[in-house]
Amino acid sequence: MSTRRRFRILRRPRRPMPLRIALFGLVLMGTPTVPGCHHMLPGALGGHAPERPPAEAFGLGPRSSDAGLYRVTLEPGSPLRPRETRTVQVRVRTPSGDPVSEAPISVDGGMPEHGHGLPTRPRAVPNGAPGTYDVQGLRFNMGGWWELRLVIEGPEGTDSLTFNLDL
Ligand SMILES: [Cu+2]
Repeated sequence: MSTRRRFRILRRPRRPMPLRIALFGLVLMGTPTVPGCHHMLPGALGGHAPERPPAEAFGLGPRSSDAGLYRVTLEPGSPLRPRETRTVQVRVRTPSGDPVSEAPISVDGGMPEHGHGLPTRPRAVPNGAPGTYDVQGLRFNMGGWWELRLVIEGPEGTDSLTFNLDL
């Protein structure tokens, strides 16, 4: 190999620095920041993330429904954990403490910060005890802030409430 040829190899042009930084940035932008979250909306990466409620808004209850028609408690039996499909008991009472039995209850939920819903379609069915229901097939497929929303169509009227859960 001649000296001249070796010189040319050593001087092989590199990409200019600003271009390399830009390419690295593109790679970063294409990488989801939340591992395991496959349902993120594009907006979730922007600056308008929903604000996490204060600590007292979290927990299993008892919580009052939005219009105050019902008092509702989640009774999972053991702590809720990510990636477990569970049946969770729900207790529904009137504000004066009477059990609300046989009311149709619909279940919905999701992760406000990620813009996705529940991975399953849980069903609430009366479990035989007064004012007590089983929410079947409830699953939280990752850790973080989850909302669990119930709509109760009881004799007092239709009312909804949201549980905030930190898993
Ligand atoms: Cu998520």
